[in-house]
Amino acid sequence: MNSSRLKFYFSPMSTASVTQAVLAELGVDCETITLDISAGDTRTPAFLKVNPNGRVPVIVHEGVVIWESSAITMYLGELHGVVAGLYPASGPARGQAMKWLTWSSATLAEAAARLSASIPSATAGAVQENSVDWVAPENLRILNDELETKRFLLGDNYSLVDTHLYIMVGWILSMDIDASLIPNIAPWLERCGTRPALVALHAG
Ligand SMILES: N[C@@H](CCC(=O)N[C@@H](CS)C(=O)NCC(=O)O)C(=O)O
Repeated sequence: MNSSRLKFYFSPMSTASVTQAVLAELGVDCETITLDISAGDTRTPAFLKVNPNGRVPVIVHEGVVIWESSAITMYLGELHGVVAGLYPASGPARGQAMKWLTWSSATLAEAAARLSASIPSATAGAVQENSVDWVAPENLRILNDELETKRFLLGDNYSLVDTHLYIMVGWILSMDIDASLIPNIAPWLERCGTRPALVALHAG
């Protein structure tokens, strides 16, 4: 067994899709361990030893366990993304990348989880009154404003920040958000969606 081969704990339709896309964009060879959340795979004593939070994504690289999707993207970005032109070298542009990645996982994902929880599960796409206000104006509009003058989140060039946010925002927009409030987001998603790694993921 190759102990330096990266191990990736994944579950379909979860935050781990963000890491899956980042790994695909970077072309990182990894061993993927797929967990079934509904079957309780993230709550087993064995998995809780890997991540005491009982959540995916998790990567294990050279014996070190890293959880939290934004930390994983930053780590992989630093390790493989700089040389590939997909993540900024240390300096102000790196700070910009870290800002968006952290915002995505802390502020945006938290608001989206509240919205998701407000959707009665038996009523596909239905959103309770005022729920959209928690996400679209306060959070997605911030992203929308940033994209007013930029092709991608860090400027003219696509980066892992776009990969990360693309998956997160795609999930949020599946929740019946009024897209007319955030007109710059759909064209950005389209630009991102032409990346071969994302095309392949959607096809698979
Ligand atoms: N802040 C974490 C959130 C991860 C997370 O919430 N993962 C969920 C799936 S979307 C999970 O693994 N849940 C397992 C469970 O609830 O047992 C991150 O960004 O990695």
